[in-house]
Amino acid sequence: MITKLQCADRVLDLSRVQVMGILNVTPDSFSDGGNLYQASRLSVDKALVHAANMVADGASMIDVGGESTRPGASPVGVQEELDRVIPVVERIKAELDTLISVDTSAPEVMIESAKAGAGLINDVRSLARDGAMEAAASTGLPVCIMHMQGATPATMQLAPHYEDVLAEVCDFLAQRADQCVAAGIPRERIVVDPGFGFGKTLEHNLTLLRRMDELEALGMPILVGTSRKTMVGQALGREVGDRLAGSLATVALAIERGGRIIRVHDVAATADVVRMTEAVLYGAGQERV
Ligand code: 7PJ
Repeated sequence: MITKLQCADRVLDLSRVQVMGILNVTPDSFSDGGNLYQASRLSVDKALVHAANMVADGASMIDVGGESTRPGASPVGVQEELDRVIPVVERIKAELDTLISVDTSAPEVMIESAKAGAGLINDVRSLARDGAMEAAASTGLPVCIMHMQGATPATMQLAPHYEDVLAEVCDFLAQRADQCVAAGIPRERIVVDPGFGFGKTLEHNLTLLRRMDELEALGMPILVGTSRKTMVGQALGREVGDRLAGSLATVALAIERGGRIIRVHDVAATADVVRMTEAVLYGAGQERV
């Protein structure tokens, strides 16, 4: 597996586990009070402060997302997504020394984000939207492709079913990666993600994590996103604001099973778990090969 991910003008060192801080720029997360999100100075300022705090806490990249992908969420229009995401990407690029990832499925947002300084495209729909794969390829940026059962977040949780969740997730990611390569995205620029919570029951999610080492056979870096998710809530009977400890447990287990990029809300606590887990697995200060 590659240990250096070339992200435009930056290189991400995947010989160490890296923390990706989540920056939601949706109305519910960064509104100025009203229902409609406006890319006002104030909200971009708030987003920048949050990003800066996550970088200071140990995030090596910031994942900017302007679309809510919660189960049942309705899709956002492209212009609205651009209005939410691009000013924030530009501002982070101008003011912080960090890698910017953009959580989007829209080809226009991929292209404009790349122009604004993003270094990674993170698509929960695995570049399945019309034109998305071509758009992603045209940017030259690495992509994270994620498994989701069911075509959209609106319907994914209706009746998730698998014969063998690991085999199916693995096959999907392998096929999707091949399609990316055929579309001109080099394999060395593909990151894979099992998609915790996307069209999966609690038991599916737990099995995926338990057996996540099987995804290492794909030979591509693995990104893991379990932070504050329903799977933690269901396993513990905890509301979303009370899932930190449960989320951290999944981080340690995911690292032990090959996770290389950990996508989280709680960066400081996660960074400690990452360092502690790596110390146990590889020795203090040791590089993993
Ligand atoms: C994920 C994501 C994930 C990747 C979201 C949430 C839902 N991108 N975007 N992996 N989840 N790659 O954070 O709860 O698991 S949005």
